[in-house]
Amino acid sequence: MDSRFVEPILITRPLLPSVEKMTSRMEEIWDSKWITNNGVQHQRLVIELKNRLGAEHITLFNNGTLALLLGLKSLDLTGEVITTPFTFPATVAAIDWNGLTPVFCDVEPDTLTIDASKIEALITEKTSAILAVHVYGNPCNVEKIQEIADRYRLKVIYDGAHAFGATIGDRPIGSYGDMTMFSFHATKLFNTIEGGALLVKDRMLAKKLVQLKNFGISGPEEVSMSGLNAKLNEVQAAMGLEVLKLVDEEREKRAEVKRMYDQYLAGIPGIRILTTLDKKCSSYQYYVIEINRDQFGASRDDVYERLKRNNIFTRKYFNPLCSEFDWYSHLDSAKRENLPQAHLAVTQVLALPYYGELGLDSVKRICHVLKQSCRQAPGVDQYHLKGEYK
Ligand code: T4K
Repeated sequence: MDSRFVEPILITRPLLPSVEKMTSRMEEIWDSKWITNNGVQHQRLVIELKNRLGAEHITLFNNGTLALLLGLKSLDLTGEVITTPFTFPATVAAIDWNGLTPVFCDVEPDTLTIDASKIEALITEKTSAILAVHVYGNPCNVEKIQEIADRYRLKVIYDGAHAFGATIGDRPIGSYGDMTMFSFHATKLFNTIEGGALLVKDRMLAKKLVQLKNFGISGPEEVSMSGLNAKLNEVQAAMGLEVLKLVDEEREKRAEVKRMYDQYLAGIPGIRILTTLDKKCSSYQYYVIEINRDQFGASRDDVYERLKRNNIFTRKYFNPLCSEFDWYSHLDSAKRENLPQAHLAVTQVLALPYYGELGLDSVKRICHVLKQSCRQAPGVDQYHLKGEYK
């Protein structure tokens, strides 16, 4: 089987409505002469997303990073925030841009989300919140986190950048904690080109968020807090309205792609599928595997390089760990010995190409190349030679 792709295969492709649909929306916006600041498209998207996500209150932002940053600001936090090093830089930046100190907690090996059993030991009199991440859309241990937060009177914020549409059992993932952020970046299953949202239960908090994303303005001649400009404009909202119509079908397609990956990768020693949730609960945002070098016979980096040579571009989300950034390395909690699981995970994870249009034949070829990696390693048991690619 010739497995090299002629055209590059990327980790994802954005979900795009037809140009005609967007043109029609653009005409509507042009006619209205209202292009940002809570226009009609924006208001419609708020209603649609509220229903879709089971949210009590939702505030839209021009990206997920500013949503998180202003979300933390709205809670008047002080001192230290316990978080995970295994995340995108935006999570921890939202903490330090608020003048708060991140305290890194190790992750649990199964889901790579914050290890709730290690949180309590990190709480000091300065701790005001826990900022946890639903990594790859896999839920954190929300019950345990809430129990700790209640005991120590801490706020709980979830970075659900990857978790759009996910549930925990029957309950929407965004209904846990004091607030949850979703990212609507182009690379996310649901996108508004750039965009994000915060879900909260408290009406007054929602009102405050609206002010914070609009310079802190609270009335015609009144500015009641130090805010920023983080509004979602009408073109972004229009994109969201159209993309939302495509999300269910995209989830179905991704479910099928996932099924094929699961099938081709099943039972290979040293390969663990990290995004294993069932159809109802999953966000279908990423398809991520972990490669144990000793058991598989080739390292994650070997696999990454081999895939790349075959024109398949994967990602090592989230390498490097945030705790490794120079500006956090002075922190005690950032020390390597405090974060053993995160340090192990970051050498093993690989996010494979994953989007509805990927095509089942492509999945088969990607898995073929992946399996070839270990054939090259000297002295490796040739178990991968068995089966259809022999
Ligand atoms: N918290 C967490 C846990 C996050 O993962 C993120 C963002 C945030 C917070 C912050 O949310 P936002 O402020 O972004 O709303 C991407 C995304 O830019 C970022 O949103 C995302 N997480 C992160 C995990 O992935 P990169 O640097 O990997 O993106 P980039 O430009 O390399 O794109 C990845 C692939 O997607 C490309 O190979 C090709 C494809 N692509 C990308 C774009 C932008 C397209 O085909 N078309 C496109 O328009 O960060």
